[in-house]
Amino acid sequence: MNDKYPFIPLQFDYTASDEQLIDKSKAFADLMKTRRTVRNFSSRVIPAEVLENILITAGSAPSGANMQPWFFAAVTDPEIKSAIRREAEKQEREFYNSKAPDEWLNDLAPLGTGDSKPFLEKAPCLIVIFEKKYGITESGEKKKFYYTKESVGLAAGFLVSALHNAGLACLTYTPSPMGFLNKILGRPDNEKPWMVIVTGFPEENTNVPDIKKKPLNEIAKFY
Ligand code: IYR
Repeated sequence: MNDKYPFIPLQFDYTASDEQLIDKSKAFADLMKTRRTVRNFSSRVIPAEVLENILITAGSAPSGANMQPWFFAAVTDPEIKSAIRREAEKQEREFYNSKAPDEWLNDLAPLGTGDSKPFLEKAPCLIVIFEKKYGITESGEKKKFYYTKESVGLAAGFLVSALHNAGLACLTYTPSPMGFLNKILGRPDNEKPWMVIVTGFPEENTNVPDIKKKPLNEIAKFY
């Protein structure tokens, strides 16, 4: 803090008791535990205001030097979704028929994935997340950004949590390579496609793979 960059008061509830903290953390853990990746979507439309709130949440994530090195393309236009499906399935056919090693295919077997991606047209919204590798100033010069991968990962975590909290389902989808997304969406060279979040409502009676999360003692240790 200095005269040029004055600080402002933090909004923070200093009065919350340990019990309140425990209750809130448990309630959030219980909510997040019910999130499952979904690949079958209904065509029910998401209200625009919900999408806006979710994107505002994603944009509130922390980032290196607060450069906010992300861009979210929220695609609801059926023609653009079809173009994305067409190009993504080209990559997926290559992946499943030749590029993917057997170990990878074996690891994917429990998820029941394949090269057909109908959800890219059926789901009401595809949120394409771009990582801004660097900025561009008003005079057209390159502006250095920091920890862009880490920052975008955080924003994506906020986004997925916000979607689940709002009552939406999603799929974190990464066709590879993803350069076709710049072309279809007209995004500039400093933006690298990072992930596609396919979102909407699950089809009725959707089943999901019977997979489990690791218990706390396998993923963490108190020192
Ligand atoms: N992109 C492919 C393959 C795939 C890879 C991983 I790692 C997954 O967790 C799931 C799928 C596809 O989406 O089918």
